[in-house]
Amino acid sequence: MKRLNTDVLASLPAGVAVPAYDRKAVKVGIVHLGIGAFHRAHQAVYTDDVLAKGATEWGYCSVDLLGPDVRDRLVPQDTLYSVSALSGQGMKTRIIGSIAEIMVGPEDPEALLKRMEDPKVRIVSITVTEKGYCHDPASGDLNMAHPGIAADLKTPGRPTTIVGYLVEALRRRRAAGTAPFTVMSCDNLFSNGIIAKRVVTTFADAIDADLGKWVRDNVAFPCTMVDRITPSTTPDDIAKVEAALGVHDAWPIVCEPFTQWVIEDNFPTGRPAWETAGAEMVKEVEPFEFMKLRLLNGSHSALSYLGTLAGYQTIAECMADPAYVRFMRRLMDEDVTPTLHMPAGVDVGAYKDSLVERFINPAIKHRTTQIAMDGSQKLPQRFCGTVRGRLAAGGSVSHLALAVAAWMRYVTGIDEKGHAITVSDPMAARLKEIAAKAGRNPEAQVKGYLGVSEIFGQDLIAARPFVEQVTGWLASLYAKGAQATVAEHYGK
Ligand code: CS2
Repeated sequence: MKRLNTDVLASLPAGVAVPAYDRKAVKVGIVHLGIGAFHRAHQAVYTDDVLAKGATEWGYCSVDLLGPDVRDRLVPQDTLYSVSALSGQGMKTRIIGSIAEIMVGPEDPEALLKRMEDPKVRIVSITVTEKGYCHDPASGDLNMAHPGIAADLKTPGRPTTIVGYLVEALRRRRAAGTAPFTVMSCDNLFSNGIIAKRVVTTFADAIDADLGKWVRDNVAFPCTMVDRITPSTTPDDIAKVEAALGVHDAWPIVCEPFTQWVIEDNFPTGRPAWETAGAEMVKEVEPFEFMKLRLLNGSHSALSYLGTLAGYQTIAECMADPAYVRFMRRLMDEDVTPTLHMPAGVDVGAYKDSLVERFINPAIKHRTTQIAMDGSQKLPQRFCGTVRGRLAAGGSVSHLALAVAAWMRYVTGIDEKGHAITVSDPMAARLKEIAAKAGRNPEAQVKGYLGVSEIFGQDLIAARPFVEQVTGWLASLYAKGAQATVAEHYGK
């Protein structure tokens, strides 16, 4: 089987769109930290459309900060890859060419820093998931005790974290008299630009207060809201795409058709015309971030914990259970919607309907265990802010209390049949220990978990009605299991 590469583009099946521009003319204008599936399904696709309109100065140097795997798969295919949108109507595939170069951070940090110093690079964007910011998830402050941060403070010229890379590259640009690049976070964090700015300036301050001030005064950190459901690629996906293309793509993307990108328009040194590719350039992203993080990601996380416990492997399997759909609807309508303040013209009702439709899409095999990962980093923006908002307004948060209880039940590390759950979370060991100490006593367990201030702040443990609701739900999860609990309360 032939490999996907430049030479085979002309002979791909009709209907498969290929880059409509001369890739050799493309220059790197953006360094993107985090070459995971989401970057390739989202920003790289919008930018591919912009390049096709002739803006050849905006190619990507996309960076893997973990290891060489993606680079080793994509370089033999001229850094081309396919994106296949899957729905009930079938599969629509296109080839993306906007990644002009791939670097592997740990292999050669100096080469990456040189690339980030290049005056032609005017934007550094980021998708490294929540934990990549090395912050305290509840407060958003940089965690100075983070091993990566401690290491980077010791040897700032040889960074390992995104924070270390950004600060060292900005320091060098300042020293060379080069204008700073704009830092654009594209991760699912509330006020992601503000969090990026906070961790970068705190680190810069710790190195040199003047540098910190310069960063604060001169570097733009626009906020963004990003959306496209993109499960990790499976061997099955690779085979399916190969059958459709007639050539082998070693690392294809398979995702939903829907895509959305809302960007705060704050790029002092220029940017691609992403609006020509469908992005929404706005003054204020926050309301959109709230809506997406609390409705989409909040529902995702809630379903992932209740789903994993019930043995549902994918979100679509959860949505095949009518009680789970009713739970999601009530969580969105009764707990989340009252906390949203959307600009005129945004139809939240239609947005919620579309989420239900997107989650039902049986062609998308989005694994509940994938979404359940890193809950300690996700809960603050997906659940806790909503809980606070509702409690302050004197409202109830019953459905979210069930979601929080399901997370607690999940991170104990033992499932409903007594089998071990592999909890993938930077705080997994501590979370397991809390469960071990509390035993199967819901009250003690809830107290132990809500006492983790990095996730729940200092206040939620003192919010009596919330604590009682979570405890009640956790008792039911132990006594009856997740499926029966959801069926009993949301069955009709
Ligand atoms: C998901 C997100 O894995 C997760 O936690 O909730 O990756 C989600 O699919 C995206 O944010 C959708 O845009």
